[in-house]
Amino acid sequence: MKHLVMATAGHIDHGKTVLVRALTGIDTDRLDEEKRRGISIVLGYAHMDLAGGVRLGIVDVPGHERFVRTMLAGVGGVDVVLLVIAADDGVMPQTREHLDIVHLLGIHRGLVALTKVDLVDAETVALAVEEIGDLLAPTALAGAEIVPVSAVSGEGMGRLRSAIASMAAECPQRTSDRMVRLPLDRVFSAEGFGTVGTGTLFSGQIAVGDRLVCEPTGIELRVRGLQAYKEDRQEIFAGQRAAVNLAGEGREQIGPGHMLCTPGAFLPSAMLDVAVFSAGSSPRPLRHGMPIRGYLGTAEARGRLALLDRPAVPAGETGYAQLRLDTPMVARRGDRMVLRDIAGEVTIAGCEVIDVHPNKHRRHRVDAAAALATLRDADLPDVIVYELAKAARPCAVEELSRRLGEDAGSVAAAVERLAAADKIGTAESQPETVVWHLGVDERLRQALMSALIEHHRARPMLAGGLAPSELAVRLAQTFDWLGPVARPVLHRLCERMTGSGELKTVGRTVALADHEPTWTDDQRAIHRTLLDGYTQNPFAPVQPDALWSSGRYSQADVEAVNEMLLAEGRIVRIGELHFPSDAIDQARRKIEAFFQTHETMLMAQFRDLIGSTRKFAVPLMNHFDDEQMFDRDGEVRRLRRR
Ligand SMILES: Nc1nc2c(ncn2[C@@H]2O[C@H](COP(=O)(O)OP(=O)(O)OP(=O)(O)O)[C@@H](O)[C@H]2O)c(=O)[nH]1
Ligand SMILES: [Mg+2]
Repeated sequence: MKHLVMATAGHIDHGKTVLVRALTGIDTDRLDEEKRRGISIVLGYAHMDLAGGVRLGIVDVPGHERFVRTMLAGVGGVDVVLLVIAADDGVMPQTREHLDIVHLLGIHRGLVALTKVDLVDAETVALAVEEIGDLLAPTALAGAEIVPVSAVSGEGMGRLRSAIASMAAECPQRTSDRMVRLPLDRVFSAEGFGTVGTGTLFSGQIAVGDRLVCEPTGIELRVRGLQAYKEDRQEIFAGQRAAVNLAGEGREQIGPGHMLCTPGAFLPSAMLDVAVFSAGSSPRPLRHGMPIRGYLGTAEARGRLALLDRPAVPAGETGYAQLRLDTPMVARRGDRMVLRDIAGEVTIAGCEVIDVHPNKHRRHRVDAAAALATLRDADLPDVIVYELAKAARPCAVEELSRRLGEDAGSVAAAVERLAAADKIGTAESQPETVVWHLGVDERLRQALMSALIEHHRARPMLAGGLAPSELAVRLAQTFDWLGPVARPVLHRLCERMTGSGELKTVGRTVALADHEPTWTDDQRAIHRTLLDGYTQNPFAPVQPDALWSSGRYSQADVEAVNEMLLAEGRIVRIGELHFPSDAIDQARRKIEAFFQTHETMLMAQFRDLIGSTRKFAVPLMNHFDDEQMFDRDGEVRRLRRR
């Protein structure tokens, strides 16, 4: 069975509710107040089955000018619209405003019912048909069929039914991914039944037992029961009117205007980049910075309109803008919104959402507007590249799909194609795959080159460059995202740059490919002298300060060479002193041998064992103390058994 939803539209008292009742037998004015005042106040719901297996849900909206907000909530996400105009009254203010809204929401399938023809003569009907044709011409409903009817005499009702049926037959069932968005237009609690929310299911499908998150509250709830058109269901599909019975902590906090969503699928956003269409009937042009109210689905938020490409958008024209709202909304690319003035009295514009998580734009960003114009028609891979460019850092694929509000499977597939074509960077990382824009590689590459140039300049004698872990620490000062998860990005880049001949591997480090260590004659001499000093007497080695205090060599040169020996691992620093690296192992072996024949050891014994002085014996012993080699009792040490 095909499921479609139709909303009524039109000025107060033009006969919408009576017409819906004539079509369906259902009276949608249920409230006492509605009955008493003879007007609709809240949304009404009805349905009818059409030939060819179509079930048409109907949302009957109020026409009163004070209830345009309610009308907006009812008309969001419907497939077709039934514009109702009374023949005896003609086109009235809310006829125009509702038509504007339908147009701005991009609903282009609809019919006009010219009601109450029993009250007027044929000539008036003919004139009205002509007038309405002109009214529709510049709108999304241009050329829509106009059917004269009377709910009182029954005249034209047969033609209206078949017009609805053929419109429904042409209208495709909406295709949908699995990601649920159900904007709630009504929430009530029924005795012994818990909380029930109703709405038109924008996308996805809901089954009994599913978990849904209510945005923007973030409250997670369980679906206890489902109804469509007053019948119990196990499942509800996109395009159906649904009543969802919700269980769970915090359910009393949900209300109309909230959206039920697949948990984890969307990231609500208070800033949206949009194409904005100034309403044809708007009394004033849209201006940069003007306060507005934005409507998406059943949600409403106050905010400001930041125009990107022009200071003002005159009535009937299009521009690009950033909406900054005071409440986050669950939007998706392609969503249509309506903007009203800040008082919520005049409909001023429509929007098409292009970027759900934009960066904040400064004023007059013509380039940002141009990018949006391209993005508007882009397919998913291009959208992904744009999103990654904006992020300017590696993203987990799951986070990417959340930001885009796109199905994770489709995003993963597109990411794979992009990676295969070398259009984005990608790496398996724990716990998930990360992807990034090639611009990230480029910025990282430049920073990496600078770091190595700097390193080689500071240590020209060293053949080696920086170890990957050292590089990561240095670059993380500029790229704050370069934590453990993003390490593979750097790793991949080093591999690529080594492959392309920009870098070379030296020991455990990477260095600039053309780096050659350079030495002065003095430095060579220092190197020889220092090494000799260290190796000749490993337990009482000559210290570097002896070289410069002799005045023969400069302190800077001596220190540089000594640093290099340290960096190469040929010597170690213990306290203030330097020892050749193998002095430690030699000393350890001597101690172990000593304990073959002794129970305890004193500092003096150690000093004699290594044939040194206290100056060297004490820091060496302290080194072994730190390694917890001994059990100590004051000055007496025993070898600790392990
Ligand atoms: N003569 C005549 N009266 C009609 C016809 N359709 C509706 N009416 C009358 O017009 C009045 C308003 O009808 P509703 O259906 O309540 O109008 P509505 O468009 O739903 O009004 P709101 O929901 O308040 O915007 C009622 O008194 C109806 O009886 C018709 O075809 N012929
Ligand atoms: Mg009504």
